[in-house]
Amino acid sequence: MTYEEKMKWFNEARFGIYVHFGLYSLLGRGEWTMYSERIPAAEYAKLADQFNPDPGCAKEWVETAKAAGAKYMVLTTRHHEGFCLFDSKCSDYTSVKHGCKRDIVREYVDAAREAGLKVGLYYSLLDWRFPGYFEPEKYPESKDALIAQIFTQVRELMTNYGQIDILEYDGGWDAKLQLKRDGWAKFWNAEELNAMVRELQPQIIINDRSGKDEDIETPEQVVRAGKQRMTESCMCIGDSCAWGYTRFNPNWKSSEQLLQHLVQAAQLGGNYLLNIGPDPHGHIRNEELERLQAVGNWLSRNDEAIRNSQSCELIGSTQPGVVDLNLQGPWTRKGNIGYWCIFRWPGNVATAVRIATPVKRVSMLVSGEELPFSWDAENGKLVITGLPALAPDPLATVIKVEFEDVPRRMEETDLASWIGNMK
Ligand code: FHN
Repeated sequence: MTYEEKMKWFNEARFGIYVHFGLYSLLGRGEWTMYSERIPAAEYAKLADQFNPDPGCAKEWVETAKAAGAKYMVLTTRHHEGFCLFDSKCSDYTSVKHGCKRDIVREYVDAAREAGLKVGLYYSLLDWRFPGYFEPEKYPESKDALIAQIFTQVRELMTNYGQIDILEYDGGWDAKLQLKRDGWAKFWNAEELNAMVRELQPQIIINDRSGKDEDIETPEQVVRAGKQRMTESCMCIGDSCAWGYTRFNPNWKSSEQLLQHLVQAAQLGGNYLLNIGPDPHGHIRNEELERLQAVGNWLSRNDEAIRNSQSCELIGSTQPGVVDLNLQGPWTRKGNIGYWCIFRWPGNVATAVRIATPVKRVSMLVSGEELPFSWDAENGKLVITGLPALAPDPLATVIKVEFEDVPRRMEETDLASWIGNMK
């Protein structure tokens, strides 16, 4: 299977939902609580018997993801705290042996598959319960036990749940932050680990966080283009350091902001993985639900602009390092068609600049209504007229522009040429 074949569904999907759920969800102070409050492992482990999410919670996550227009999901099967949401022969510290005594990974995988969503599993390499992670030289046996646990558990995840579409490692960095990426890969024996994964799941997509590059780059809290490979930008809906349920979460992004990130990811030819942190009972809080529903409603009208889109070099909005902004919003593309996703409605006339490719037809994506336009081959200006004064879609209105060829950005050899003659 070539890289392109393997990445086909991922490339079409553009949008996924991440779920952070574990013992930390009971505390409501984010998934790093055990470490940031230095709670001793035995004390923290008492939470395991209180872990009792409501039956059907995994279905609720899946239904929400589906309604949001996501095409795949990724669940934290075991975060840095070490508590597994699956059955493991090398650890009793699991949701199967404690509290609810249920295999949450199984419930999630079954529900996602039944809903037609691709199935992703997150697995943290580091486990805070092992002194050998923090001080490998001082506690070599503990480090060996940690590596053995990883191999057993990753094998279990790759064997017991049918086809797994994407494996997202995390926690690959060394505790003292002294190593480079190849040092992490050596620490985790990632070469061998990933070879095992590929043997068990030949079609799987693996992320870059074991220290080995593998299939996708996964920047956090920013939307960025991949340097070598496809990119999946992952992000929280609320505060940046609160992936797991955080009761007091003051900085919710608006639906508009989330949608802008999604469109920007699509313009760059990558995916957007948006996180939810269910509450102690496994339910999704209203702040997250409302925003996901708004994104889903928008996607149900404008799906064509996002799904299976290709990267587009026409001027986008607010890309870091780009001086040239298109303040109205970014463009996505499919072949010769550009989709201008307008977040800041300009009124009756919309002007896009630096368009080098001749324009054939312009219309509203949702209604199909044709729009009058002019395109100037010399200065690359596209002026669309006949627009309503108010934005037809309060989130973002998409204008479909059919070009004669793949739309290209016009080079500006003289940055001042547009000014004309000054008196
Ligand atoms: O430390 C984690 C964090 O808790 C969260 O899981 C995110 C999700 O990508 N990853 C980490 C740091 O890179």
